[in-house]
Amino acid sequence: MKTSVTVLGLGAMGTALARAFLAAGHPTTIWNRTPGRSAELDDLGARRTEDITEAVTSAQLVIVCLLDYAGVSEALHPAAAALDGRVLVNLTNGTPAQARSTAEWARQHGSQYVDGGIMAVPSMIGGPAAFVLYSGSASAFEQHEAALATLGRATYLGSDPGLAPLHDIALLSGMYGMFAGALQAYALIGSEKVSPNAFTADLLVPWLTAMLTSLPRMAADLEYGAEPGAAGSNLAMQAAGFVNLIQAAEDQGVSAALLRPVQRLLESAVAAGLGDQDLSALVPRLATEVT
Ligand code: FVH
Repeated sequence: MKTSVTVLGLGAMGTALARAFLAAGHPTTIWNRTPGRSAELDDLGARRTEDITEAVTSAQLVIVCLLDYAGVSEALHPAAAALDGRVLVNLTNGTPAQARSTAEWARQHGSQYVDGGIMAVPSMIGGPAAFVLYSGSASAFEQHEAALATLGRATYLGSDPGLAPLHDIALLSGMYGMFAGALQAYALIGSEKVSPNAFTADLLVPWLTAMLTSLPRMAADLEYGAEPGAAGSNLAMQAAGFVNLIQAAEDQGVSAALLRPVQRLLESAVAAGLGDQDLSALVPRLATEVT
């Protein structure tokens, strides 16, 4: 008998989660604030309720995936008493502090709490590339690991519920940095009517792929200490070159707003005498720099 599951929230992601549980044969109860959303789940065998307390009491494993933690708080408060003895897995995107205070609230209502960060878009859920980060109650995670693995590779990071969102936000920060760079690149080539398709396939993807290979070296520098200049791209050289990124954008009629914080970070590091160091030397400065 498969674990029965409740999914609270039928947005794009909650619908994909419910769909994956149903496909794997889990008896699945669904609830959404706006009634009737994702009607296709009814045909797939979901049990729908408009009463959140009934939804929570329908399964041992309660998954919540709403837009934000304010929504989680608003939705779950009326059903707080029903959480007693259940496992609450919160896959809503949020901060470590939000996860920790929600875990404490859940604990006060007798629930074992696991926070999670979904590293996938809805179409990837249940597929080989999806992974989900979890932290919080170890016993709850172990008890439901098999069911959670239905959604994607389940990675447990520790008993502190803030760890999963910390890693999630770190990974999203890396992703948005990459996308911000790509947006700037497209705006720049667009100023000369260069084909985005050819630019992407022939140049941008190979370039970013090659640059990704420098990350393990950067990580090793951060972990074990860096030998200045070993990467062959010192900060003084990068700061000098970065002036051209700003100037070229302005010359082409493209905003340099996305680039300027990076330029300020580079220049302040050089001014602080770190010109012979590599990019990893910028990381400790992010703890104090306000750009
Ligand atoms: N979709 C994605 O690509 C990303 C992938 C990584 C993880 N994120 C996070 O997943 C959370 C849910 O995202 P989503 O894509 O399902 O979002 P929407 O399609 O916009 O659906 C939002 C649902 O939240 C419900 N909701 C909002 N506020 C409340 C509230 N105060 N009380 C109860 N429910 C609320 C909303 O209900 P309704 O508008 O239909 O009534 C939807 O069910 C999110 O944290 C992503 O960052 C997704």
